[in-house]
Amino acid sequence: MVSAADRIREIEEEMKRTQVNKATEHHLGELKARMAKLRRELMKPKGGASGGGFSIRKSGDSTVVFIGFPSVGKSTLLNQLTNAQSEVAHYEFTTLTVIPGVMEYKGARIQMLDVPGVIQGASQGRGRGREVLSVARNADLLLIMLDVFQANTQLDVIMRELEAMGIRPNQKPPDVVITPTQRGGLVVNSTLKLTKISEKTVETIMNVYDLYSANVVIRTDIDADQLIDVVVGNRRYIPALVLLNKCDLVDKAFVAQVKKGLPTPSIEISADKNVGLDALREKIYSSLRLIRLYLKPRFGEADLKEPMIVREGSDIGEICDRIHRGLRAGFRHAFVWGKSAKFPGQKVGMDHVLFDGDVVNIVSR
Ligand SMILES: Nc1nc2c(ncn2[C@@H]2O[C@H](COP(=O)(O)OP(=O)(O)OP(=O)(O)O)[C@@H](O)[C@H]2O)c(=O)[nH]1
Ligand SMILES: [Mg+2]
Repeated sequence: MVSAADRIREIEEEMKRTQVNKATEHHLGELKARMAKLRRELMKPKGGASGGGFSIRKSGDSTVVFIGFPSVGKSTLLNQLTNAQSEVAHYEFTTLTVIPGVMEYKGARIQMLDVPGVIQGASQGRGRGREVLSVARNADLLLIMLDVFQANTQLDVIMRELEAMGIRPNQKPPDVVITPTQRGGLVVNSTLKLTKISEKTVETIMNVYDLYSANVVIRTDIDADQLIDVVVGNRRYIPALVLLNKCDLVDKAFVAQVKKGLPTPSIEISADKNVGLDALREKIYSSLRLIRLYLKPRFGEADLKEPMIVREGSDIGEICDRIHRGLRAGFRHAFVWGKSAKFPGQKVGMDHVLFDGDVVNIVSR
Protein backbone atom coordinates (compact mmCIF):
# COMPACT_ATOMS: atom_id res chain seq x y z
CA MET A 1 0.00 0.00 0.00
CA VAL A 2 1.22 3.50 -0.79
CA SER A 3 1.78 5.41 2.44
CA ALA A 4 0.61 8.95 3.09
CA ALA A 5 4.23 10.11 3.12
CA ASP A 6 4.81 8.59 -0.34
CA ARG A 7 1.64 10.19 -1.68
CA ILE A 8 2.81 13.57 -0.30
CA ARG A 9 6.13 13.16 -2.12
CA GLU A 10 4.33 12.29 -5.37
CA ILE A 11 2.13 15.35 -5.09
CA GLU A 12 5.13 17.54 -4.29
CA GLU A 13 6.84 16.26 -7.45
CA GLU A 14 3.77 16.95 -9.53
CA MET A 15 3.50 20.47 -8.11
CA LYS A 16 7.12 21.15 -8.99
CA ARG A 17 6.45 20.07 -12.57
CA THR A 18 3.37 22.28 -12.88
CA GLN A 19 3.90 25.86 -13.93
CA VAL A 20 2.02 28.45 -11.92
CA ASN A 21 -0.39 30.38 -14.12
CA LYS A 22 -4.08 31.06 -14.64
CA ALA A 23 -4.56 27.82 -16.56
CA THR A 24 -3.08 25.64 -13.81
CA GLU A 25 -4.56 27.54 -10.84
CA HIS A 26 -7.36 25.02 -10.45
CA HIS A 27 -5.15 21.95 -10.76
CA LEU A 28 -2.64 23.34 -8.24
CA GLY A 29 -5.42 24.23 -5.82
CA GLU A 30 -6.65 20.66 -5.89
CA LEU A 31 -3.14 19.26 -5.39
CA LYS A 32 -2.59 21.56 -2.40
CA ALA A 33 -5.88 20.49 -0.85
CA ARG A 34 -5.01 16.79 -1.27
CA MET A 35 -1.59 17.37 0.21
CA ALA A 36 -2.96 19.23 3.24
CA LYS A 37 -5.40 16.38 3.80
CA LEU A 38 -2.62 13.78 3.71
CA ARG A 39 -0.52 15.90 6.07
CA ARG A 40 -3.40 16.07 8.49
CA GLU A 41 -3.58 12.26 8.46
CA LEU A 42 0.13 12.04 9.19
CA MET A 43 -0.17 14.50 12.05
CA LYS A 44 -2.83 12.53 13.86
CA PRO A 45 -1.40 11.08 17.06
CA LYS A 46 -0.91 7.35 16.59
CA GLY A 47 -2.93 6.47 19.68
CA GLY A 48 -1.57 4.90 22.84
CA ALA A 49 1.13 6.79 24.72
CA SER A 50 1.38 10.51 24.11
CA GLY A 51 5.04 10.15 23.15
CA GLY A 52 6.35 12.21 26.04
CA GLY A 53 5.67 15.74 24.82
CA PHE A 54 7.05 18.72 26.69
CA SER A 55 4.55 19.79 29.27
CA ILE A 56 4.99 23.45 29.97
CA ARG A 57 2.54 25.47 31.94
CA LYS A 58 1.94 28.92 30.57
CA SER A 59 2.65 31.57 33.15
CA GLY A 60 3.06 35.32 33.33
CA ASP A 61 1.26 37.82 31.12
CA SER A 62 2.43 36.37 27.78
CA THR A 63 4.53 33.55 26.39
CA VAL A 64 7.36 33.98 23.89
CA VAL A 65 8.94 30.93 22.22
CA PHE A 66 12.39 30.85 20.59
CA ILE A 67 12.64 28.98 17.31
CA GLY A 68 15.86 28.40 15.42
CA PHE A 69 18.42 25.92 14.15
CA PRO A 70 20.80 24.32 16.66
CA SER A 71 23.63 26.61 17.84
CA VAL A 72 22.18 29.90 16.57
CA GLY A 73 22.29 31.28 20.11
CA LYS A 74 18.81 30.71 21.54
CA SER A 75 20.03 29.78 25.00
CA THR A 76 22.53 32.63 25.01
CA LEU A 77 19.68 35.05 24.29
CA LEU A 78 17.40 33.54 26.94
CA ASN A 79 20.13 33.98 29.53
CA GLN A 80 20.57 37.63 28.55
CA LEU A 81 16.88 38.54 28.54
CA THR A 82 15.76 36.60 31.61
CA ASN A 83 16.84 35.27 34.95
CA ALA A 84 17.25 31.77 33.48
CA GLN A 85 20.48 29.83 33.11
CA SER A 86 20.18 27.64 30.08
CA GLU A 87 23.25 25.69 29.07
CA VAL A 88 25.27 27.25 26.25
CA ALA A 89 27.81 25.32 24.20
CA HIS A 90 29.42 25.38 20.79
CA TYR A 91 27.99 22.00 19.76
CA GLU A 92 24.52 21.36 18.36
CA PHE A 93 21.53 20.15 20.40
CA THR A 94 22.87 21.48 23.67
CA THR A 95 19.36 22.21 24.84
CA LEU A 96 17.29 19.02 24.96
CA THR A 97 14.17 20.16 26.71
CA VAL A 98 12.17 23.35 27.37
CA ILE A 99 13.94 25.87 29.59
CA PRO A 100 11.68 28.65 30.87
CA GLY A 101 12.72 32.13 31.89
CA VAL A 102 10.91 35.33 32.79
CA MET A 103 11.59 38.77 31.36
CA GLU A 104 10.21 41.63 33.43
CA TYR A 105 9.55 44.70 31.36
CA LYS A 106 7.38 47.75 32.06
CA GLY A 107 5.64 45.87 34.83
CA ALA A 108 4.84 42.86 32.62
CA ARG A 109 6.10 39.36 33.35
CA ILE A 110 6.84 37.74 30.01
CA GLN A 111 7.50 34.01 29.97
CA MET A 112 10.23 32.98 27.53
CA LEU A 113 10.77 29.40 26.46
CA ASP A 114 14.09 28.17 25.11
CA VAL A 115 13.65 24.93 23.19
CA PRO A 116 15.85 22.46 21.32
CA GLY A 117 16.94 23.48 17.83
CA VAL A 118 14.62 22.87 14.88
CA ILE A 119 15.93 21.20 11.72
CA GLN A 120 14.53 20.16 8.38
CA GLY A 121 11.99 17.39 8.93
CA ALA A 122 11.17 18.61 12.43
CA SER A 123 7.44 18.59 11.75
CA GLN A 124 7.77 14.91 10.91
CA GLY A 125 9.48 14.24 14.19
CA ARG A 126 13.19 14.72 13.60
CA GLY A 127 15.12 15.93 16.65
CA ARG A 128 12.00 16.08 18.87
CA GLY A 129 10.78 18.58 16.30
CA ARG A 130 7.11 17.82 16.76
CA GLU A 131 7.27 18.51 20.48
CA VAL A 132 9.19 21.74 19.91
CA LEU A 133 6.72 22.91 17.31
CA SER A 134 3.78 22.04 19.59
CA VAL A 135 5.24 24.38 22.18
CA ALA A 136 5.48 27.02 19.44
CA ARG A 137 1.79 26.57 18.61
CA ASN A 138 0.88 27.92 22.03
CA ALA A 139 3.09 30.99 21.90
CA ASP A 140 1.81 34.57 21.92
CA LEU A 141 4.93 35.60 19.99
CA LEU A 142 7.64 33.66 18.16
CA LEU A 143 11.25 34.76 18.03
CA ILE A 144 12.64 33.19 14.88
CA MET A 145 16.37 33.25 15.41
CA LEU A 146 18.80 32.97 12.49
CA ASP A 147 22.56 32.72 12.20
CA VAL A 148 23.71 35.72 10.19
CA PHE A 149 25.84 33.43 7.98
CA GLN A 150 22.92 31.18 6.98
CA ALA A 151 19.93 33.39 7.40
CA ASN A 152 18.16 32.69 4.14
CA THR A 153 18.30 28.90 4.13
CA GLN A 154 17.48 28.67 7.83
CA LEU A 155 14.47 30.97 7.50
CA ASP A 156 13.22 28.97 4.56
CA VAL A 157 13.36 25.65 6.42
CA ILE A 158 11.87 27.08 9.61
CA MET A 159 8.94 28.69 7.82
CA ARG A 160 8.21 25.41 6.09
CA GLU A 161 8.36 23.42 9.30
CA LEU A 162 6.14 25.94 11.11
CA GLU A 163 3.67 25.85 8.24
CA ALA A 164 3.56 22.06 8.25
CA MET A 165 2.55 22.25 11.92
CA GLY A 166 -0.32 24.60 11.13
CA ILE A 167 1.47 27.73 12.39
CA ARG A 168 1.03 30.87 10.30
CA PRO A 169 3.57 33.43 11.49
CA ASN A 170 2.61 37.07 10.87
CA GLN A 171 -0.52 36.17 8.91
CA LYS A 172 -4.00 37.42 9.59
CA PRO A 173 -6.76 34.80 9.76
CA PRO A 174 -8.68 35.09 6.47
CA ASP A 175 -12.29 36.19 6.83
CA VAL A 176 -14.08 33.16 5.40
CA VAL A 177 -17.12 31.57 7.00
CA ILE A 178 -18.26 28.10 5.96
CA THR A 179 -21.66 26.94 7.14
CA PRO A 180 -22.52 23.35 6.16
CA THR A 181 -26.09 22.88 4.96
CA GLN A 182 -28.30 19.81 4.51
CA ARG A 183 -28.92 20.37 0.79
CA GLY A 184 -28.57 23.01 -1.89
CA GLY A 185 -24.97 22.39 -2.94
CA LEU A 186 -22.16 24.87 -2.49
CA VAL A 187 -23.23 28.50 -2.46
CA VAL A 188 -20.23 30.81 -2.63
CA ASN A 189 -20.61 34.52 -1.94
CA SER A 190 -17.74 36.96 -1.85
CA THR A 191 -17.94 40.60 -0.80
CA LEU A 192 -14.95 41.50 -2.98
CA LYS A 193 -13.43 40.42 -6.27
CA LEU A 194 -11.36 37.27 -5.84
CA THR A 195 -8.15 37.67 -7.84
CA LYS A 196 -6.21 34.60 -6.69
CA ILE A 197 -8.75 31.80 -6.78
CA SER A 198 -11.60 30.85 -9.11
CA GLU A 199 -15.01 29.70 -7.94
CA LYS A 200 -14.33 26.32 -9.50
CA THR A 201 -11.20 25.91 -7.37
CA VAL A 202 -13.11 26.90 -4.23
CA GLU A 203 -15.59 24.11 -4.97
CA THR A 204 -12.91 21.54 -5.77
CA ILE A 205 -11.04 22.24 -2.55
CA MET A 206 -14.23 21.91 -0.54
CA ASN A 207 -15.00 18.64 -2.33
CA VAL A 208 -11.61 17.20 -1.38
CA TYR A 209 -12.78 17.58 2.23
CA ASP A 210 -16.18 16.03 1.44
CA LEU A 211 -17.98 19.33 1.70
CA TYR A 212 -20.68 19.24 -1.00
CA SER A 213 -23.37 21.40 0.53
CA ALA A 214 -22.49 24.59 2.38
CA ASN A 215 -22.77 28.37 2.38
CA VAL A 216 -19.41 30.02 1.93
CA VAL A 217 -18.98 33.73 2.64
CA ILE A 218 -15.61 35.17 1.64
CA ARG A 219 -14.52 38.63 2.79
CA THR A 220 -10.75 38.37 2.10
CA ASP A 221 -9.04 38.13 -1.28
CA ILE A 222 -7.82 34.62 -0.42
CA ASP A 223 -5.61 32.21 -2.32
CA ALA A 224 -5.95 28.41 -2.34
CA ASP A 225 -3.66 27.97 0.69
CA GLN A 226 -5.76 30.30 2.80
CA LEU A 227 -8.98 28.53 1.87
CA ILE A 228 -7.43 25.17 2.75
CA ASP A 229 -6.38 26.64 6.11
CA VAL A 230 -9.98 27.58 6.83
CA VAL A 231 -11.33 24.19 5.73
CA VAL A 232 -8.77 22.22 7.74
CA GLY A 233 -9.08 24.55 10.75
CA ASN A 234 -6.84 24.36 13.80
CA ARG A 235 -4.38 26.92 12.42
CA ARG A 236 -2.42 29.24 14.69
CA TYR A 237 -1.92 32.82 13.57
CA ILE A 238 0.99 34.03 15.68
CA PRO A 239 3.03 37.23 15.41
CA ALA A 240 6.74 36.63 14.92
CA LEU A 241 10.00 38.58 14.97
CA VAL A 242 12.94 37.49 12.84
CA LEU A 243 16.31 37.92 14.55
CA LEU A 244 19.76 37.86 12.96
CA ASN A 245 22.22 36.72 15.58
CA LYS A 246 26.02 36.73 15.79
CA CYS A 247 26.21 40.10 14.03
CA ASP A 248 29.34 40.82 16.07
CA LEU A 249 31.19 38.49 13.70
CA VAL A 250 30.48 40.53 10.56
CA ASP A 251 30.56 44.16 9.44
CA LYS A 252 27.63 46.49 8.79
CA ALA A 253 27.74 46.04 5.03
CA PHE A 254 27.41 42.27 5.41
CA VAL A 255 24.41 42.65 7.71
CA ALA A 256 22.75 45.08 5.31
CA GLN A 257 23.25 42.62 2.45
CA VAL A 258 21.72 39.73 4.44
CA LYS A 259 18.75 41.82 5.52
CA LYS A 260 18.09 42.85 1.95
CA GLY A 261 18.06 39.21 0.85
CA LEU A 262 15.41 38.14 3.38
CA PRO A 263 11.72 38.14 2.45
CA THR A 264 10.73 39.68 5.82
CA PRO A 265 12.10 42.51 8.00
CA SER A 266 14.65 41.36 10.56
CA ILE A 267 16.38 42.67 13.67
CA GLU A 268 20.15 42.39 14.02
CA ILE A 269 21.58 41.46 17.42
CA SER A 270 24.50 39.87 19.13
CA ALA A 271 23.15 37.81 21.99
CA ASP A 272 26.65 37.04 23.18
CA LYS A 273 27.99 40.62 23.11
CA ASN A 274 24.72 42.17 24.31
CA VAL A 275 24.22 44.31 21.21
CA GLY A 276 20.73 45.42 20.16
CA LEU A 277 19.05 43.75 23.13
CA ASP A 278 17.47 46.87 24.66
CA ALA A 279 15.73 47.61 21.37
CA LEU A 280 14.74 43.95 21.16
CA ARG A 281 13.12 44.02 24.61
CA GLU A 282 11.03 47.00 23.57
CA LYS A 283 10.11 45.35 20.26
CA ILE A 284 9.04 42.15 22.04
CA TYR A 285 6.91 44.14 24.46
CA SER A 286 5.23 46.20 21.74
CA SER A 287 4.60 43.12 19.56
CA LEU A 288 2.72 41.45 22.41
CA ARG A 289 0.25 44.33 22.44
CA LEU A 290 -0.11 44.49 26.18
CA ILE A 291 -1.55 47.44 28.06
CA ARG A 292 -1.19 48.60 31.66
CA LEU A 293 -4.16 49.38 33.86
CA TYR A 294 -4.19 50.83 37.34
CA LEU A 295 -6.87 49.77 39.77
CA LYS A 296 -8.28 52.38 42.09
CA PRO A 297 -10.20 51.63 45.25
CA ARG A 298 -13.51 53.45 45.74
CA PHE A 299 -11.99 55.91 48.20
CA GLY A 300 -8.31 56.56 47.73
CA GLU A 301 -5.65 56.71 45.11
CA ALA A 302 -4.88 54.23 42.34
CA ASP A 303 -1.88 51.96 42.83
CA LEU A 304 0.43 53.40 40.19
CA LYS A 305 3.30 51.09 41.06
CA GLU A 306 1.83 47.74 40.15
CA PRO A 307 -0.14 47.81 36.93
CA MET A 308 -2.45 45.04 35.89
CA ILE A 309 -1.23 43.79 32.50
CA VAL A 310 -3.85 42.76 29.96
CA ARG A 311 -4.12 42.33 26.24
CA GLU A 312 -4.92 45.33 24.05
CA GLY A 313 -8.66 45.41 23.36
CA SER A 314 -9.66 44.00 26.77
CA ASP A 315 -12.91 45.29 28.23
CA ILE A 316 -14.10 45.85 31.80
CA GLY A 317 -15.68 42.38 31.88
CA GLU A 318 -12.32 40.74 31.25
CA ILE A 319 -10.76 42.85 34.00
CA CYS A 320 -13.46 41.62 36.39
CA ASP A 321 -12.62 38.01 35.47
CA ARG A 322 -8.97 38.65 36.18
CA ILE A 323 -9.65 40.12 39.63
CA HIS A 324 -11.80 37.25 40.79
CA ARG A 325 -14.35 34.79 39.56
CA GLY A 326 -17.80 35.97 40.41
CA LEU A 327 -17.03 39.67 40.21
CA ARG A 328 -18.91 39.77 36.92
CA ALA A 329 -22.06 38.54 38.65
CA GLY A 330 -21.94 41.31 41.24
CA PHE A 331 -20.81 44.00 38.82
CA ARG A 332 -22.73 47.29 38.87
CA HIS A 333 -20.62 49.76 36.93
CA ALA A 334 -17.09 51.12 36.69
CA PHE A 335 -15.44 54.53 36.60
CA VAL A 336 -12.61 55.18 34.18
CA TRP A 337 -9.91 57.85 33.97
CA GLY A 338 -7.47 58.04 31.05
CA LYS A 339 -7.38 57.74 27.30
CA SER A 340 -10.45 55.50 26.92
CA ALA A 341 -12.65 57.84 28.98
CA LYS A 342 -14.63 60.65 27.34
CA PHE A 343 -14.01 62.68 30.53
CA PRO A 344 -12.22 61.86 33.81
CA GLY A 345 -14.23 59.46 35.92
CA GLN A 346 -16.64 58.40 33.15
CA LYS A 347 -19.17 55.80 34.31
CA VAL A 348 -19.04 52.76 32.03
CA GLY A 349 -20.44 49.24 31.63
CA MET A 350 -18.98 45.78 31.19
CA ASP A 351 -18.17 46.11 27.48
CA HIS A 352 -16.16 49.34 27.72
CA VAL A 353 -12.76 48.80 26.05
CA LEU A 354 -9.74 50.09 27.97
CA PHE A 355 -6.56 51.82 26.77
CA ASP A 356 -2.98 51.75 28.01
CA GLY A 357 -2.55 53.70 31.24
CA ASP A 358 -6.23 53.86 32.21
CA VAL A 359 -7.24 54.04 35.86
CA VAL A 360 -10.25 51.87 36.75
CA ASN A 361 -12.56 51.70 39.73
CA ILE A 362 -15.01 48.80 39.69
CA VAL A 363 -18.19 49.05 41.75
CA SER A 364 -19.92 45.80 42.67
CA ARG A 365 -22.59 44.61 45.01
N1 LIG B 1 30.00 35.29 18.18
C1 LIG B 1 28.85 34.99 18.73
N2 LIG B 1 28.64 33.76 19.23
C2 LIG B 1 27.44 33.49 19.80
C3 LIG B 1 26.41 34.46 19.87
N3 LIG B 1 25.36 33.90 20.49
C4 LIG B 1 25.71 32.63 20.78
N4 LIG B 1 26.96 32.37 20.37
C5 LIG B 1 27.71 31.11 20.51
O1 LIG B 1 27.09 30.09 19.72
C6 LIG B 1 27.18 28.82 20.36
C7 LIG B 1 25.78 28.23 20.52
O2 LIG B 1 25.03 29.02 21.41
P1 LIG B 1 23.75 28.46 22.18
O3 LIG B 1 23.14 29.61 22.91
O4 LIG B 1 24.10 27.24 22.97
O5 LIG B 1 22.86 28.05 20.94
P2 LIG B 1 21.42 27.31 20.91
O6 LIG B 1 20.66 27.93 19.81
O7 LIG B 1 20.79 27.36 22.26
O8 LIG B 1 21.82 25.83 20.52
P3 LIG B 1 21.01 24.43 20.79
O9 LIG B 1 20.63 24.40 22.23
O10 LIG B 1 22.02 23.41 20.44
O11 LIG B 1 19.85 24.42 19.87
C8 LIG B 1 27.89 29.08 21.69
O12 LIG B 1 29.24 28.76 21.52
C9 LIG B 1 27.66 30.56 21.93
O13 LIG B 1 28.67 31.11 22.73
C10 LIG B 1 26.67 35.77 19.33
O14 LIG B 1 25.85 36.68 19.35
N5 LIG B 1 27.89 35.96 18.78
MG1 LIG C 1 20.24 25.88 23.49
